[in-house]
Amino acid sequence: MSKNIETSYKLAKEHYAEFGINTDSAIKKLSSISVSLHCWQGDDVTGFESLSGGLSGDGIQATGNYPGKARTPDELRSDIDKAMRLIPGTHKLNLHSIYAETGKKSVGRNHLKVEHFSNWIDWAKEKKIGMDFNPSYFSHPYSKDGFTLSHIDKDVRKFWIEHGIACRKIGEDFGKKLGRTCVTNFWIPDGYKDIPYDRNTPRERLKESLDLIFKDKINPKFNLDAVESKLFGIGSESYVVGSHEFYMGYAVKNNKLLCLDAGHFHPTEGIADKISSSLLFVDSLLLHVSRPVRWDSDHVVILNDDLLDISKAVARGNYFDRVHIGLDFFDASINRIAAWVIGTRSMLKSLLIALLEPAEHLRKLEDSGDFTKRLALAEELKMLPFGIVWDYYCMKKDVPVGYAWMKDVETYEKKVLSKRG
Ligand code: RNT
Ligand code: ZN
Repeated sequence: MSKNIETSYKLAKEHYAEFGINTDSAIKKLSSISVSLHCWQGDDVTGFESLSGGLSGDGIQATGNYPGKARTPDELRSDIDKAMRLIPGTHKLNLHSIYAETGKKSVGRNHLKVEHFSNWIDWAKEKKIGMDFNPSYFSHPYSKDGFTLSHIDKDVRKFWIEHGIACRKIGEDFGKKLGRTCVTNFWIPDGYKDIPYDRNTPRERLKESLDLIFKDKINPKFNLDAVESKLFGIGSESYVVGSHEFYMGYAVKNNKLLCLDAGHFHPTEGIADKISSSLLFVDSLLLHVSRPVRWDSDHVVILNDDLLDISKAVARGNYFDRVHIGLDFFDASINRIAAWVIGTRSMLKSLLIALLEPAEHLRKLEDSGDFTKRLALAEELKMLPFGIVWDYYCMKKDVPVGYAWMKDVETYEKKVLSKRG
């Protein structure tokens, strides 16, 4: 098998070379890219607050009831481990504050500290990976009525402001302890189901709350703040306080990262073309790569045109230092480890395909106005043997080649997942 792959790769390499593409360089580049794996695919965004007697509310939800979801932090870590061993390259873990481990004691979200994540930090250290972080503005009694940082009640706002401050500090500590910058992303569900009269005051309150959260400067080497907009959600169909314009403006004015979630715009609106525009006005972006199906459904990412367009936008602009790629999907209807593997491998495949473009050639055709050849070449490129380059990359990275990874997941399901109640 490995001999076949070597042989095929040699031929593929020659084939690409005819187009002026160096497959070895593309692989090298791909190997340097870290994708942030979201922990919440492993337990349907449940978190572990209930283990310490904490209360839960709503604001976010996965659909499906595939058996074997992680019930404890150890189970979740073991599942992520499994997934990471089937994904080529070195990646990051993206944690939400509801994944804190506070023992038997319930700790308010506004009092969370880095010590509540020490197991996660040790785990990440052992794996030599970085971590990203998120305050959790959902699944809580104080978010039950759909408002958090823009809540009309000052005390509720105060609680959530304190939560944001606590989380940024935790992000800073992640950065210090792991030696990799942590991106702390703020998403809030605030909005109205039905048409509001007043669309401005909640936004004024949100701005004020964010200003308070971000008041203290944090060294960007350790922590970067990102803000995530949304067009609508379940229960906030008519009005979302943190709209795109709100956060685009906020990020530009306050030097924050803008987070673009692929499912947070109109159903046919992609995020790929927002990348080059927004990067003229913000330093960096965070991507929440997801797959909306008719709405913000958070389906597992697959290798479709939307995904390819995102990767091409990043690769063509050579924005790898300015775009943090995170995943955001939670499908509870299929094996959750397979979901991570499928989504992350698809993300990486799309990046590889984007890195295998004959950049100079395409640019020359375009700049000289030869749109016939531009179109012809673009179509031919779709038939190049990127699958062979991908297989070779997986082999070199010591992860299963092709569909073989599914066997590992099956074994794990039999041995581990099926034993969970
Ligand atoms: C929700 C946002 C948000 C969450 C995660 C869990 O619509 O996309 O990013 O999915 O924070
Ligand atoms: Zn998101």
